[in-house]
Amino acid sequence: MQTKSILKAFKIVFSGIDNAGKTSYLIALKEKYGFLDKILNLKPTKFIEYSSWTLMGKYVLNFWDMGGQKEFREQYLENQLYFDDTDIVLYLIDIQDESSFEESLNYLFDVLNIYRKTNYKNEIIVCFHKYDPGHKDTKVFWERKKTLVENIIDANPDMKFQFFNTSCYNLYSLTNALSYVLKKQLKMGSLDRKLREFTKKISGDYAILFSSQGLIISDYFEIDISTYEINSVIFKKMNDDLAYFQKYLDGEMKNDEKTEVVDQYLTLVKNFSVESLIDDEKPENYFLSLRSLNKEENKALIQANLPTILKELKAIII
Ligand SMILES: Nc1nc2c(ncn2[C@@H]2O[C@H](COP(=O)(O)OP(=O)(O)O)[C@@H](O)[C@H]2O)c(=O)[nH]1
Ligand SMILES: [Mg+2]
Repeated sequence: MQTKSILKAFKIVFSGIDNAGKTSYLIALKEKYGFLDKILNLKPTKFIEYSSWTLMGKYVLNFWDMGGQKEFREQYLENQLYFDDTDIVLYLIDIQDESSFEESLNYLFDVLNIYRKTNYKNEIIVCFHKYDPGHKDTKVFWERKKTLVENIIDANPDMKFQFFNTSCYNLYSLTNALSYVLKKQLKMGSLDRKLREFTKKISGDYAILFSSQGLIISDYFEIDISTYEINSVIFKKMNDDLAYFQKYLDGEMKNDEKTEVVDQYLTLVKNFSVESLIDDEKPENYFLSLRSLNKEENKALIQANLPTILKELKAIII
């Protein structure tokens, strides 16, 4: 019998000073709905909290939520071991709390000094967190972010960064920032190509393949999502999708497919499962999300091409 074995374990570090939102980020990412009470009543994390996920039956994601109080920070900085073998680091800065910026940047630069000595190779993911959609200070946040980015890059010209605006009120922003490096590491080039082909075939705007946890394994965008208007409509849709995935997995939603017409668009979310090759392991769930203009001919194209793309995705994933 063929068995899958673990291909790789990823060490994913959530770093930043206390109150930046690290524990909340992880809770929102994992629960996807009904988590607000939980994050509003959080106590500061004591030292490091570990949790893990398996992904696609062959990867393990080990999350290190590194409590950010000063005493813990000092302990981490004294011992490089805490940072060794990190695959992905997300550094959270609370964009709402300007008074924390100096302390937050100082700690970031200390952490970067350690990563200079370890074998960290990927981009450093900096999240301007609590960048809440619809917040009255969004313009102010934008200015603050600009200054912070300049500071970070100027002080660390030898390092690669990727910057994201994240918020627990925008689930897609959380999954997107984390998936950014992960997706590169998984080297899913063949999935990317299939999604691209499929999106073109159905005259779609985008197609995204999510894991059961809502991580983005592969995506293709035909449209430019960098403008705010497009961006906010799509984010809203993704947030709904992510909550729907979790409700479907929790048995609260029965339909494995959801079609909606939003403005002039037709959207579809489809759940499918891939049999596990490991004995007694349950099949794994995936979700394909797509959008096209709401036209009869596009509807027909989706109907005609959906079975094939699902078959092709399954064949690659297995
Ligand atoms: N407005 C807003 N508040 C958040 C967000 N994420 C976390 N918080 C709040 O920030 C506080 C600190 O969060 P916590 O996760 O404990 O931070 P940590 O110390 O970095 O783990 C809590 O009161 C959370 O409710 C967010 O995206 N937006
Ligand atoms: Mg915490």
